[in-house]
Amino acid sequence: LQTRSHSVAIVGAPFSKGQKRRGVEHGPKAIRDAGLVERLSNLDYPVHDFGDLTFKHLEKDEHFMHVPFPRTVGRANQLLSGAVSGAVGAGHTCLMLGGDHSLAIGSVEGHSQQCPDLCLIWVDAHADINTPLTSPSGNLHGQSVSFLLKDLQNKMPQVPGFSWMKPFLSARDLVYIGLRDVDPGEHVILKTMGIQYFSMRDIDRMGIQRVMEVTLDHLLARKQRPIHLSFDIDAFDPSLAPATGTPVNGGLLSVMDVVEVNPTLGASPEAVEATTSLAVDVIASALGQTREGAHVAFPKITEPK
Ligand code: Z70
Ligand code: MN
Ligand code: MN
Ligand code: MN
Repeated sequence: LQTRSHSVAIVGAPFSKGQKRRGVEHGPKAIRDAGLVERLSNLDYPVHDFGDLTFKHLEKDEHFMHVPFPRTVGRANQLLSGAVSGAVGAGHTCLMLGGDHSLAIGSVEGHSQQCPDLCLIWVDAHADINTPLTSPSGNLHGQSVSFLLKDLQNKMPQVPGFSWMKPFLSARDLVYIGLRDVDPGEHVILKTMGIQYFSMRDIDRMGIQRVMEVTLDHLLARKQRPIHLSFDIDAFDPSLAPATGTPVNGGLLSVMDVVEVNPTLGASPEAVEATTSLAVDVIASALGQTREGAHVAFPKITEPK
């Protein structure tokens, strides 16, 4: 039997300016509409839905080099950081619903205010570790991790909108799972910094169970510490489904981001529904729902009268 020591706080972040396509700002509503709160309640979690943050688009926000909306993205992340810090500080496990993946900057930063020893598992088809100087697109959702890493700061320009934060994460505090589309500059960063990653090919070869064992060993062998799981829905492949179940069995999942769910991109209502219910499935399994059921307390087997 499991006892839940944590309640779950939901923080919605309807934001899309970390990339050029609109629609991903509808992610929080789409994931909620797919039955998120009911699923969490069925797992016996007390749920505190903090609602959605309200983000401003700043009018005077010129490109920085080829990076669009730097101040708007910086300000949004500052606001999100405070919300995540508040939720974790109040004792909740925090579930951040994006929005695009630039939001991980504020989510991880806010988490680190409460848990300076956190580690980060980044489940994504992409590494999102371009600097503004290596980025082919300029989009900040492909650069989030470069803002977090201490060891990369001599390669980072000062981007307007981000002076509120200082990088804090070490390369060894981060593991990637699911990579299959890495840019040349990102590959150099991963290799020179010695960052642990498992590509889709590694998962095919090793199996997801072994990948998770090595991941958790890499991050937690020296000491137990809180996990930040940043889950980009574009990582999705059935082989990754059980990946999220494991961290929680140790009871350490502290913050989870679910990002890049864009309900306007589905070819049909059914395609949108398939994606949003997948998002809810991933959240439920990260929070301990197992394939054999949760085996939650049930007073006794009903007997015939
Ligand atoms: C590329 C870049 C990206 C999606 C993240 C792509 C980044 N590496 N694309 N999520 N869908 O622009 O930096
Ligand atoms: Mn991403
Ligand atoms: Mn994050
Ligand atoms: Mn991605």
